[in-house]
Amino acid sequence: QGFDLAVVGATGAVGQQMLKTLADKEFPIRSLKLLSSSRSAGKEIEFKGETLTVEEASPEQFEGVQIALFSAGGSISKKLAPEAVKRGAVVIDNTSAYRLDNQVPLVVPEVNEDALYNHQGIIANPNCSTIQMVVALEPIKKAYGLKKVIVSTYQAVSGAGLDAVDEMYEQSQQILNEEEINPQLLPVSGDKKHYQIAFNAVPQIDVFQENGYTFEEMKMINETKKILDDQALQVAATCVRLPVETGHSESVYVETEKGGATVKDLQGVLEAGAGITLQDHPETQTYPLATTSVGLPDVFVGRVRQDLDTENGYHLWVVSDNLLKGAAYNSVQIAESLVKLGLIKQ
Ligand code: 11C
Repeated sequence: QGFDLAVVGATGAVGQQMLKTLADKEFPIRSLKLLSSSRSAGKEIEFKGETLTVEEASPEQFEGVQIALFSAGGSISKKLAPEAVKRGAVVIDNTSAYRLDNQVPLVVPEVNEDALYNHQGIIANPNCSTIQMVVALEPIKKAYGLKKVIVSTYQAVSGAGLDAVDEMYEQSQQILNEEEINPQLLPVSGDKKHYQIAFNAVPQIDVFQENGYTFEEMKMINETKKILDDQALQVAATCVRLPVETGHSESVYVETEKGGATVKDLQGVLEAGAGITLQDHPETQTYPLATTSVGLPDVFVGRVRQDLDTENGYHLWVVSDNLLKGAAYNSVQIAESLVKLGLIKQ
């Protein structure tokens, strides 16, 4: 009974949350392979009381696998996702390798589950900061239409991986001890310069593109248009890293097609939206916080305000656990949707 699964990148920040989500949701599993790059092969991981050994991912490892969850970086996905598909697996890929490929659905189940019907073996899981924003935008789009979105993010360090989290803690301790710091990784491992993340705000997530936007900003722009199936939607993004361990926060400005919605109307639409928990009571200082989003699958929305100059303009504060709804939870939800829609059979 159940499915034959592989998790590629099982030892990473997202991979670990994938395993936890599979266990928490009691996803039906007949067999489970934990795969990784050669660097992490041999490590042992507990899953539902069993100790599993992580093996090096190779094309042959995907023989007999029905669902492969990939989160081991774009180059591994590029190399091995087609090999997994060739051997009959459906791949749910949490990297940016295939997200903008026309043949590949880019799916947030609350928003565009139907796009799964067109899959050809690979399904892409969007970027974390995109996922939480589109979950909040979808009910507004349905009720009032969307014209323009301007987002500024306040992103957590775990989005850059476990080594980045270690760097943040170590640096914080060094600064508190009045020791010298030596940034090695953030904002982007492999880029020319590295900056202090502790007690700082760094306006660079991922590498710069020719147009002056970072890759993270372009992901938010391009992926949002694809998921909402609206290439005419105006989207702009500024992505900033903060010394927060987990939980991305976003200030989102939205202009709707139809005017006339009050803040109450918008709150009602958001409250009824799939995957959203509204936390919006300024009178009791109730609003979403990164710290209270951790470990929960919801997208939290609050601080809903009407723009003071533009009649159909609104401001929102959107927070979610970037490793859960932003990554692992959404990937497992995609697997559940595939099963529910009859697109994968036991
Ligand atoms: C971050 N959003 O917070 C990135 C991490 O394309 O799946 C997710 C990278 C991706 O650094």
